[in-house]
Amino acid sequence: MFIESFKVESPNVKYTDNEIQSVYNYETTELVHENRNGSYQWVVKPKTVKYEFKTDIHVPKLGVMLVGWGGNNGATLTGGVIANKEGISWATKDKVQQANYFGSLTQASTIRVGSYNGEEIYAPFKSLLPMVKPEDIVFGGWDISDMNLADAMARAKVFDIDLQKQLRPYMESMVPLPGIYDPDFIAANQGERANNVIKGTRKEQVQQIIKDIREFKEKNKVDRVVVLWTANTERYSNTIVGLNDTMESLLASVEKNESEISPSTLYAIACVLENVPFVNGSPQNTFVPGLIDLAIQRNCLIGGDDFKSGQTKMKSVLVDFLVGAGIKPTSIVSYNHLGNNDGMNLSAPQTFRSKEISKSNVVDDMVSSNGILYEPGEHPDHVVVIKYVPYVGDSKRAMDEYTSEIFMGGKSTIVLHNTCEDSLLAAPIILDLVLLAELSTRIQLKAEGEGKFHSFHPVATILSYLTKAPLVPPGTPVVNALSKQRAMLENILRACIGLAPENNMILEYK
Ligand code: NAI
Ligand code: DG6
Repeated sequence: MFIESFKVESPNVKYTDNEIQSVYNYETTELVHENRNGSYQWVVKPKTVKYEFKTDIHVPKLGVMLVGWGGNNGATLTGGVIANKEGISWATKDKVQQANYFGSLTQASTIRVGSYNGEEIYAPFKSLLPMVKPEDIVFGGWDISDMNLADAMARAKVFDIDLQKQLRPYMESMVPLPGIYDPDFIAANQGERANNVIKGTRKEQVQQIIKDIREFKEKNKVDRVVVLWTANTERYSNTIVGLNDTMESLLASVEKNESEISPSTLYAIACVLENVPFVNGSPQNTFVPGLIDLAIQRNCLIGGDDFKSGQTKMKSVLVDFLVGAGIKPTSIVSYNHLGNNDGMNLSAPQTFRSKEISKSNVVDDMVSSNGILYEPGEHPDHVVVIKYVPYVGDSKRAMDEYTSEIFMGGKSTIVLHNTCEDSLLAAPIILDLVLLAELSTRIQLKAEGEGKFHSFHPVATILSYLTKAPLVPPGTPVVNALSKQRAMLENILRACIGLAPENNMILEYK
């Protein structure tokens, strides 16, 4: 059964005019490796840590500035939100289609809140805590191409034509701000597009981005801004001691106009200096150590990397299932071909390499979780191929072959073939990223013994469900398994309203 909303009544939860306060017992374990009677033993000690959470319930008027606004993802997200806001429907060859948010965790998924008369009761994910409504977001951003969003939507060839016609009047006047362009970081084939660029040194470019954010805030009267990179995949930048390894070296390198500081890092620096959350939806190493250092020093949210939209999402479900079932994946081969501008940019070896790295490391945690199947350091063969095939446009083909060893030396091969518009997968993920990034800045917590409330660590692991290569603070485990990522996010939000983690035990019926 589905309910629209609910309220928690508990001695551990208090709703005030400004915030939701909760007290939460975090059940965890402490591990020790001790010498007992002459031999080392692992000892697991269950422990409970009392946490307090408080969530500001004032939902701000949110501005979202996309870097790469005029790209396929940017135009698809903007048009999709307008279509929802305006209640647009359009004729397809099958039916009259209504706008929706399918594919968005926050807008189209549910959480279990309990059972009632023998039935499981579900409520919208977004009913957990007060969140910004997508229709209230003001969109803006930058692009190195000056094409307005209506033409960009037509160039993307993602939406049905009847929908495009209805959206055009809303999008024609939306024109991206000039962007920071450095041809050294993206494929040479993007040069033709770059007719809308910020001139000047790197320092001047950072200053311009800061000015743009301030003007956007002022003009649109928004309380908060989140910036998200959905621009072209860049090549990796070299991380070099003295250049970008610390906050000081990075800022000094901007002053010196060092060429190895990438455009994406420059946008991110501007955002962190302005205390504006910055999320990276592409695979490159925007977050060089100096930038992570800067974000930590300034306590400004950063999150990434690389939207986890299709093939990798399947991978982080399937390999988790296989390894969790005691089956040993030994070879994973993933082919993609696509014909959009992203595919064209990725046809250059350096940008492809960024994507290859991001797509290849996504099963590491699952493999290392099972020492019965894998020797230390052993990995399945894992190959990623991406080819540019213009004819298929945004409709990406993803083909995967998983070979595993099963009982008594048997082999099992699973083959998947997915055809899907890439931007229709990415757009709802972008929405979730900005909504959750904003929400997480309104949550404060403290563990028992900690004197003061503090925000989450500025490196936002809470967003990892949505990214292929979750950025984590130094020394923190990376979790790629999709179900664990979702449980982490949902359970943290449940803790904020004093609900226990979803444990699926259903003991009341046992
Ligand atoms: P796109 O190529 O259509 O759009 C990128 C836009 O960024 C273009 O309009 C381009 O002019 C602009 N741009 C390039 N450099 C810029 C800069 N320095 N500043 C401002 N604008 C700049 O690509 P699409 O399909 O929208 O994808 C965007 C990014 O998202 C790509 O890096 C892609 O790899 C990544 N991504 C996409 C996924 C998907 O499912 N669509 C999933 C995972 C990642
Ligand atoms: C080809 O792989 C293009 C890429 O930008 C992907 O579309 C994107 O990284 C999505 O990847 P995945 O593995 O989540 O489907």
